[in-house]
Amino acid sequence: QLLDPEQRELINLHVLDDVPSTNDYLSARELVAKYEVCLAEKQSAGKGRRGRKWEGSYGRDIALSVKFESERGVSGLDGLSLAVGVALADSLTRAGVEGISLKWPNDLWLGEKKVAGILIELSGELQTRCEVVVGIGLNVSMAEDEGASINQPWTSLATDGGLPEISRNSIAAKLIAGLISALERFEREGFAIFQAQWVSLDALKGREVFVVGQETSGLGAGIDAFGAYRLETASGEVRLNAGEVSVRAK
Ligand code: BT5
Repeated sequence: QLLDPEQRELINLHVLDDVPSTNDYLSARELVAKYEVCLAEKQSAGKGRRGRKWEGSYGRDIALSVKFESERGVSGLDGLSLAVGVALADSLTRAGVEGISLKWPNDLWLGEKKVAGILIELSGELQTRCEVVVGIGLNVSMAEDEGASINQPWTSLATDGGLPEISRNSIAAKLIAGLISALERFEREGFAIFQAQWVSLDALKGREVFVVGQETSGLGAGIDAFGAYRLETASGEVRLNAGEVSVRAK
């Protein structure tokens, strides 16, 4: 069974061939079920954060979006992308993928290379109801030349995940199941319950990290209960808030 029947009832699934962006596709649609879920064979204009592009290739990556309504309001959703990262890492590890870690704020790494990214788009009220679209791009078996325009080290599950014969369908079903259950828990309990697991998957822990575009550098020390990244610097601890800066291992 791809999804358990209780979860299946919460989901309205759209499987598309070619679409500009699964996030945009769902943004423009009404909620029919609690969660609208969209998968595409290919995106022609996949989006990263802040206008960046997300590359993919037909049938060789997973482009997945989930839309739902949250009663937490935009201000109650801090850390959601970190919780989504934990859910993805967990599902992939259970599926037998080896070596997944989380690179703050929103990347999944295999070894030192990016294998997946998360884009969360929010609209609506700060304190009450808002609409959330969670987007996930994951490289399953993308060939090297298909990612030639990606301007940072990247890899795929088939190349570096220890599972060369990986089934894209089965991974997609597992990601959806893990994601929906994490979203349900986040809505009820918020981010703090994901903190410890996130820290255990931290790709930058104990490593020299610098803040792009700033002078600051320090040792990676995990995240606090709100999802801010902690850096131990010569002059004490610095906390980085999601969305403001990015960090890279030196
Ligand atoms: C992200 O942005 O990593 C979020 C990516 C979210 C993509 C999903 S796919 C389904 C849904 N629909 C959408 O339209 N988007 C979401 P950011 O942190 O800004 O990273 C973007 C950067 O990642 C790019 O500038 C490249 O350096 C790199 N990149 C692009 N494509 C990649 C790929 N396939 N694998 C690894 N890195 C990639």
